[in-house]
Amino acid sequence: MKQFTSVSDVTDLSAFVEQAIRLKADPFAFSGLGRNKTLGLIFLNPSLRTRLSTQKAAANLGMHVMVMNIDKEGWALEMKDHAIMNGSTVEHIRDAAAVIGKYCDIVGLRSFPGLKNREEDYSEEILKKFIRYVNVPVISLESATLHPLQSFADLISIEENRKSKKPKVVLTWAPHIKPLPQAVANSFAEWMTKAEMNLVITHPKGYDLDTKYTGNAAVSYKQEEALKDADFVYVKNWSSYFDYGKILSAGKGWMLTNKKLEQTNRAKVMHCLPVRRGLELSHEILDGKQSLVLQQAENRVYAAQTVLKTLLENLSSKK
Ligand code: SN0
Repeated sequence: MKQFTSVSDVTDLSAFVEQAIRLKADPFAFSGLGRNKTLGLIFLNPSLRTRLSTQKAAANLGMHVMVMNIDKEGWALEMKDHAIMNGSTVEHIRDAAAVIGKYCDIVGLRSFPGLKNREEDYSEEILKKFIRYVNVPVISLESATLHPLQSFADLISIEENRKSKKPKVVLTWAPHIKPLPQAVANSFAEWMTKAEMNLVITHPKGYDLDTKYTGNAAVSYKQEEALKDADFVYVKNWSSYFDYGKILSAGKGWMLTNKKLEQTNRAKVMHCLPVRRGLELSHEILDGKQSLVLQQAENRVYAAQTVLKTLLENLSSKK
């Protein structure tokens, strides 16, 4: 593994999940592995779990960590090639990334989509430029189209709670007041497909995701039908992919409630957080016994630690 930007960077998914579960049981087993190695965490957007869990994961491995909220604390970055920088941008991404690569052995980057131009967002222009110029292994801390550390933690959480080999996992759209990225949903679909779960995606008409990520997953516009006999229900809002970045008028009545859960197989309920209580997901579910949200957040540490451990082992095998 040279980088971690999607599930395709993982060669053996079940071994990866097993490794994470082993690290959770013994977090300091490799506390010397990251000695004298520096992790840089670069944020172009806000973060709570990603920042803290990745920092903790690195500390568990004995790494040194530097964090920069480059959108707020850094120079305004220029992303376009050959730009004449006579406007508000101060530093080109190729210079900034190259410098960061001189200070760090591994770098994480968070770069949300602009949600204005689909082609631009889905080309992952920022992440790709960063990877090209930083010249050290890169971990995606959520890019324009994917959030692999979250999906990995989600898969670990499902592994810890599943009662059958191939549980029914329902990804359900939820209401929101702001246009949100498709990244968490795209990524979750990709990981569930690769892990061979029985995945059903349900959302109002107009919110179909790119089939590049959803593959052969069943899609239903009827939430109640989709929820039937579900073992896990993953709740997430996303803005429209086809009417790019828009909030459509459909979607009233899509918030998950205890009443709707009655049709499931006493499903565990998941959400990546942050969650808008009472809008995306009901208080009763979040505070109830079926919620897995804290376990998912806890598992972010071991997802990140497994990724960092693998990248560190590759670094030392190169020498
Ligand atoms: C991000 C998203 O991709 O949906 C990060 C999730 C891990 N979520 C938000 O930006 C939520 C913002 C809001 O106002 O609720």
